[in-house]
Amino acid sequence: MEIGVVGKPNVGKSTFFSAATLSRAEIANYPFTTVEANRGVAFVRVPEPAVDLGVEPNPRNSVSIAGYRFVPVEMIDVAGLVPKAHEGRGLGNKFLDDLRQAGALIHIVDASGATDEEGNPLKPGEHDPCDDVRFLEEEIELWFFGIFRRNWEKLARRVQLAGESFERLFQELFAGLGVREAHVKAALRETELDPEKPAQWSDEELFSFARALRRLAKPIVVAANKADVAVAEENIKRLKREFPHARIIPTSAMAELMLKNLAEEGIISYVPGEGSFEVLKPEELSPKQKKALEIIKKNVLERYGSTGVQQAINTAVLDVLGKIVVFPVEDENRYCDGEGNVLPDAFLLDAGATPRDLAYKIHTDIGENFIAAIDARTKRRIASDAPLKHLDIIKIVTKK
Ligand SMILES: Nc1nc2c(ncn2[C@@H]2O[C@H](COP(=O)(O)OP(=O)(O)OP(=O)(O)O)[C@@H](O)[C@H]2O)c(=O)[nH]1
Ligand SMILES: [Mg+2]
Repeated sequence: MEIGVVGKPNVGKSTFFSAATLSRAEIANYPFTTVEANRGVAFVRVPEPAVDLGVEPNPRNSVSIAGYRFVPVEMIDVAGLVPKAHEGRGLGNKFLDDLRQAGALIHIVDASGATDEEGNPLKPGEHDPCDDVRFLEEEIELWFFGIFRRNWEKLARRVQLAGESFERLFQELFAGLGVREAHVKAALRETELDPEKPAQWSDEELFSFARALRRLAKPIVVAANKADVAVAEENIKRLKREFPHARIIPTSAMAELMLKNLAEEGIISYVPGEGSFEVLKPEELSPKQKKALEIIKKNVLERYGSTGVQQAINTAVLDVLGKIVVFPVEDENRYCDGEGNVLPDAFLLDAGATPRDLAYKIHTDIGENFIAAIDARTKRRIASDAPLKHLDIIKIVTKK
């Protein structure tokens, strides 16, 4: 499962991606800077469980900073999407293909309104970012629709003549788009279309189905980016009014990237997601950097509480996808693995995942030899098929 960073050209996708993954994607103020998708590892931020337990963690697959655990999640930064991309305009098809495995999308919108619909620079405030929100959803829905329609005859034949189950077959044919059977069932319920007679669906009905499925299979968090620019504040209010059900998070990817870079150099201390930073070596800051930090503090951190980048990732993974974080350990008394590493790993699991699912996630062998699970906090056994809870610490008991 990946988080896809999407949007029209020149809105800050690569800046957001670089800040989130600390890798160096190419950034420039013109459209189509990114052609090949960038892949990297971003992090979800959760409270560090070692704090309450009074132990010192030795993370292996994750990072522990200042009382938070940063849990890895794959992220992909794709080429900008322009109107009619689903017909192949711009880098359309390629962009869309790169998104197949994304479980959720972070839609980067230029909330400063300083780019037209193709990503060409304008003066701040000249473009309405509300248009961008509508256009991106529609492009993805039209892309879905096109793929379904091309396969519809085959699907209808197999359902209506060979008697195959619509839900199963649909899921199988479009698994490559990240569509799951549960999504198909939910989209059928929502649209009230007849899964036994797909040949009779009109194009309009198929489009409404594609739209319902897009909402379920590619849910979107809107990052209202360039929030550091003055006119963005008014636009963000409008975005929230216009789309009351959308998840809209003000972000300044540029601010996050600068703070993380300076923190990496040891010039400031900054924990991703926090609303403040501390300057450690003021003598190493240029006058320009000092000015930029002042603007970040005043226009971003004090106005919005944080740069929003961490919040957008957390919202996508924990709220929208409903993932939970679970910590497997081998020794439930010392909370460590076989080598004495305390709380070494943190895994992202689907909501409803059971101890048995966790066992398989650690290793197939552990899954196959699963006997029982122990909640390390209470030292009690828990049912192998009961859903795990967010931030559980679990020992899996296996037969030797
Ligand atoms: N003021 C401001 N500028 C930003 C912010 N994020 C990105 N930018 C600027 O926006 C321009 C485009 O940034 P990129 O990250 O290359 O945008 P992109 O969406 O990846 O662009 P393409 O790859 O061409 O589609 C650059 O000049 C960035 O410095 C932000 O939070 N605030
Ligand atoms: Mg880019």
